Amino acid sequence: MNKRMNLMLTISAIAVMGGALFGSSFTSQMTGAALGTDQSALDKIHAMGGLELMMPAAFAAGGNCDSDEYADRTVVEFPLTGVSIDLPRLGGGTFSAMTFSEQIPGPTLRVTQGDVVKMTLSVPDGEATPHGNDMHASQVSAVPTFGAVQPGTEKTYCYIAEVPGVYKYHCSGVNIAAMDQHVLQGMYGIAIVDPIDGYSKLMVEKTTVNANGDVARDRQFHSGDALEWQLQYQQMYLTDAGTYDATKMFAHDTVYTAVNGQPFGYVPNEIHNLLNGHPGTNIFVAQPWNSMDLHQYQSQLLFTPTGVHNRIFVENQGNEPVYFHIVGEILDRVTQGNRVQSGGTETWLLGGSQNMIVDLVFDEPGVYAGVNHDYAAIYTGAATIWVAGLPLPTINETATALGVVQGAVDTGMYAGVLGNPYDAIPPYGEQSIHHPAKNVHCMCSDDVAAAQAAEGAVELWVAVPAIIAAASE
Ligand SMILES: [Cu+2]
Repeated sequence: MNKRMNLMLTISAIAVMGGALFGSSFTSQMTGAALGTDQSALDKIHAMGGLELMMPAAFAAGGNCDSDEYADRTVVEFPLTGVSIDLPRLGGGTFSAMTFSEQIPGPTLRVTQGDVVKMTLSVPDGEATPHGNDMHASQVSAVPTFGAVQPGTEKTYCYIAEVPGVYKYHCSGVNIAAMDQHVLQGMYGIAIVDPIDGYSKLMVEKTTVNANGDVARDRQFHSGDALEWQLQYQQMYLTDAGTYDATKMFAHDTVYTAVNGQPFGYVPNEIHNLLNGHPGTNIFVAQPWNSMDLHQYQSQLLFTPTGVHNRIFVENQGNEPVYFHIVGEILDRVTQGNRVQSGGTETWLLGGSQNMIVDLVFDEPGVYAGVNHDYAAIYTGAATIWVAGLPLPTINETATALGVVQGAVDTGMYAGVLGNPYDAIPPYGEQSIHHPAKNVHCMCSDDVAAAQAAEGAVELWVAVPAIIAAASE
């Protein structure tokens, strides 16, 4: 099978999945079923200002930043703001988002094992509700450390990041009241704690035919340096008006599955349709975010070269299991807490608030779909498309005609021209292979998108029309 056919098969397979998206399975999700949940008890807790756990004063020093233990360690400050904003939802309109620093997920913290994290949560005056921050990378008394921060105030706590890995952080609600709403409307993020002596080299299983004509094992090794990604999974439970629907949450009745805050946020868009010679026609059937007018919310693809070590930080921020699989690939290694959990596995399961680091090498040029291999999740948004190498002849020809192909050829991936989406890339660490460029992409406010651009990320909705206009003169 040639590579072009391979691509077409992949796209048609996804087209079949997409066909169901706006069909019966989707509409049945929208209606929801009433549940006998005792909402009044939750309302009472909320009215009380949350559950107040009474603890002896001896425990009240949790997260103290004046500890002698912190001398001679690197202190990393991590300021966050807890703020409610409206953000766009799949299919049009907005939803009532709750955010850390106007983005879903919140900013990623990256430290080295042994560093001190100094976390400050500010809640602006006028914010409708208090917020808190529970960081799973810490080992401190939850009370009072993760307690509610009132509007117009801020709170700081410190801890040593002792254990390497990926960790959820999330709003703790109003002393745990309404925590579900705050988290599932967007108040979550990750902390990456790099191992103090670095990431291990990666072994990939291969075979070869040796000089005697025998098939033999040919294990291939890649250094610990890697091209890195971050993917965070979450369910959205929304009313038609875009507010939080607790009944749907208790029923596990998912409306959308978001990856980094956005259902179907990493699929082709209008730009790829254009470059692929299909202006005005979708090359991927489910393209709900494909207009350049959507700016930072237009969907973007993930581009990687073949034969390169990729390291993916994955966190299940949601309410359902994540059966992480990449269609067309095998996960070469799965690590948690710097201990290898599996190697050469097709799929790895993450429960709620569970994480992993997936290491893999994309073997041949083509199109690959990272999914939560739960069909309800795939059809509600958990499909993330990687394009490995330069497998799309039409795009190659168009890019050549526009005079922009050299950047792609040099990097072995289309990110050499289009960049990779800013929000899919964690902050760089010592063993990060830097992406050739980033594009502005996030489920975030215009201010956050502008900050990405100020850091050098490309606004494709500006750059691509300019390139096309210049080429046509
Ligand atoms: Cu909150």
